[in-house]
Amino acid sequence: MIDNGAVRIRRVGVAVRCWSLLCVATLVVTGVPATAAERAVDSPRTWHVGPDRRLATPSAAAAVARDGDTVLIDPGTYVGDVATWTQDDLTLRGVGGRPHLQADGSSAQGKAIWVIAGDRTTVDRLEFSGATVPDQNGAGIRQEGAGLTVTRSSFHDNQNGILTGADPGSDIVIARSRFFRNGTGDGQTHNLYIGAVRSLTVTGSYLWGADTGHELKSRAATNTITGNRITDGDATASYSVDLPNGGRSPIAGNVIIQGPNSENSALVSYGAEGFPDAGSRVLWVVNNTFVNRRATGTFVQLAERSRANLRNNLLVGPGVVTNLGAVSAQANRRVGSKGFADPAADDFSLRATSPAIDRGVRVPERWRPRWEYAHPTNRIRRPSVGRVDLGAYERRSPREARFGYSDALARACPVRTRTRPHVGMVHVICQHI
Ligand SMILES: [Ca+2]
Ligand SMILES: [Ca+2]
Repeated sequence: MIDNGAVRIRRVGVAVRCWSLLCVATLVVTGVPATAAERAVDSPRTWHVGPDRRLATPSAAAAVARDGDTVLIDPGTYVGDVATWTQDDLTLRGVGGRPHLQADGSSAQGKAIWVIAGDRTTVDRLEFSGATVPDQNGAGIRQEGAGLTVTRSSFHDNQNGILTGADPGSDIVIARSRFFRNGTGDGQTHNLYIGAVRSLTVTGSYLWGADTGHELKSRAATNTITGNRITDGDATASYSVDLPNGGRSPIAGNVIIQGPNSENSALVSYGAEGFPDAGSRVLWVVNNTFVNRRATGTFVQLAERSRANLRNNLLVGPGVVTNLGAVSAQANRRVGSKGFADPAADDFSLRATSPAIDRGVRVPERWRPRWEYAHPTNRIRRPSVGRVDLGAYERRSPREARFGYSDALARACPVRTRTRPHVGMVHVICQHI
């Protein structure tokens, strides 16, 4: 108690209320700089978790970690180990592989494999499966704090993959992750279910096979969904993307596939439960490749008063583009499957013969897709090759497709740089041309 008070006094460097003579004495002593040992106590620490470590399970680390700490988890399957993380600014990471947290009937607080109550948490390279609880809302992660970043992680066969509460100060970022076979079959549980937070960003991720619920559902005020593959497969999933309260949202550069068994004919649903305010009615659907493998379909289902802008999308299969008449739509084109690299394998990058090449219109920069999805669970920067192509992929020259740089860059590289070592990214690239 006194030590904690002393640390606080030293930090602020001014007199504070003291409770006793002992406290006064401590104040005098702590007027000098902290010792190395004291600083070490305050510094973020790194904890190692693994079957052969002192901390054998993630829940053991949750009991000792403090704000700002990093927890590194060895590969392996952690069966029935669940945890509540209350600390802020944690980094929770799998190292040397992707550790698998398997619920096996257990849950933290009857909610999830991990309940994350702290703010600004990072989760990297972890696998969560099998979360089931009596109220049917069991999640791989139940997010209750403000701010969560999830990368390179996998959520499958849970009642919900990730489930978050409502928090207007919370930003949720999901990158390079996969969600599949989540949902209980009741339509109320989903691969990914984000509550009314400030923002959701999903990129470079693969979402598929939700059981009756939605592949992605979000009530965020802003939803940036770009460079993902979202597909029902053979599952009964309802919506591919469900934004029931709208939200200022770019949906850009995604491959979105409705399967033959989808229970609902819409792929994107926007504003179905009403808009909280005027700013939440703005939707841009740009450079997506939509595929409908169901007998009927509505590619973008819009609530009345939506301010929707549809640009440069490719539409494959039967169905109507949208249910609303008053929509700003340009350069959305219906095509067959011949112009794509391997539609049967869900690869909708463009062949040289595609009618989508260089047929797009300009879109304000803030709504353009910055990323293309790269299977599995990765993303690459969408290049600029002539006029913009339609759909989720920009056609590259054979050189770009093979080596990842453009003909224009090859021409720009002086011959001498190709054989001489140089420092700098352009020269490094030029050496390999
Ligand atoms: Ca559907
Ligand atoms: Ca082009």
